[in-house]
Amino acid sequence: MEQQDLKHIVAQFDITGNVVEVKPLGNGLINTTYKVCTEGDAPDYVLQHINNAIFPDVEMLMNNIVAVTAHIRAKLEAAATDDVDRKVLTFVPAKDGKYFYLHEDKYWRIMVYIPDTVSQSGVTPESSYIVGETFGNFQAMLADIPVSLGETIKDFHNMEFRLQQLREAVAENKAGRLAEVQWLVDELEKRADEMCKGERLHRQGELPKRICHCDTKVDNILFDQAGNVLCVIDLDTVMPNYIFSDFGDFLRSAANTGDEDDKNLDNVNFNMSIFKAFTEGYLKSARCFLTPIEIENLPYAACLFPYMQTVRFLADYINGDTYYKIQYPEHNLVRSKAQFKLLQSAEAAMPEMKAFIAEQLG
Ligand code: GN1
Ligand code: MG
Repeated sequence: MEQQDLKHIVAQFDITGNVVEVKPLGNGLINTTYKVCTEGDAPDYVLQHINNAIFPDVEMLMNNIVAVTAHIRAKLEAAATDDVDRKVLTFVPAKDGKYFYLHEDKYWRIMVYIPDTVSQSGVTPESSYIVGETFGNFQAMLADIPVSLGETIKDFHNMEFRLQQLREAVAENKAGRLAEVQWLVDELEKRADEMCKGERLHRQGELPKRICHCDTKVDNILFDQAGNVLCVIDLDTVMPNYIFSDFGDFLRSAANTGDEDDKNLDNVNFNMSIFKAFTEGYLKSARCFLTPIEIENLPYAACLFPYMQTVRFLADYINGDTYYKIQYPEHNLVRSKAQFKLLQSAEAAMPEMKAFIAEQLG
């Protein structure tokens, strides 16, 4: 997009400072993000084009985000936390008071850029412990939010729904890619029943939904130079869900010894020392509100997310790449295989995960 257009959009928001430049930022698979650089001491900003095809109700989405950030801010302030502006995102309204601006069919929003942060693509056991504790706190802080949040993507982490999407993709075979991936479809189908356990427990009234982040991959966390978590970003998917979402999705990225889209499957393994450190931190802050069923199923959650992501990437590959941004034609297949390898490695680690949790509960 042209500088002039980007600057025109930025000018619709209630920001301070003179804009010098608007340049691409980050590597999200869904939204498109820019950094807005301003002159002198004024804060810089982050401008985002919200992917409206994926998030159909932008008004609901921004209501969720504004409610969540205001609630977290109030909690941090009440606890006299220092540097609150670095620990929660600050969105800036447009001149009409709305937290988004519609420009030629596209939805835009702006938040304050938090300087001097590090985003770690890999984490250490030490930082994972802190992240675990932070997510436990994140869920605890949002437990008493006074408004009910909408589901910004319906059935986002509903495993039955994701399998149904895969089955539809398989039935239609739109891109003619099925034959090549049939083996992987079969592997996923073998595990389908077991992986839908969360939905069954919920229907039986045994598994609650709580406010979760629902995209807790390491890329979505800002750290300070010392490895402390500052805040969680990418709040589009904050919604009611099983706590498995945040627990399992973090491990999916952090406990992967390789990349999400690693071409060399030998690089991809489930890292138990990250699992242990993260789980210890998470249990420390979340144990007070978790039910025995939630705790018992944490190892299931560690498998569920590589499984779900394999299902999602593979369905997108079979459909001809209509959802995730890709860098090359086989990208979604490479991603699917890497996530499946991670799943296999996590499955092998299940007994060790269970033993570790039992030990923690002592
Ligand atoms: C997407 O936008 P990004 O890259 O943070 C996706 C997540 C996936 C993730 C896989 C709305 O997140 O669910 O786990 O890619 N977000 C949406 O990397 O589908
Ligand atoms: Mg992201």
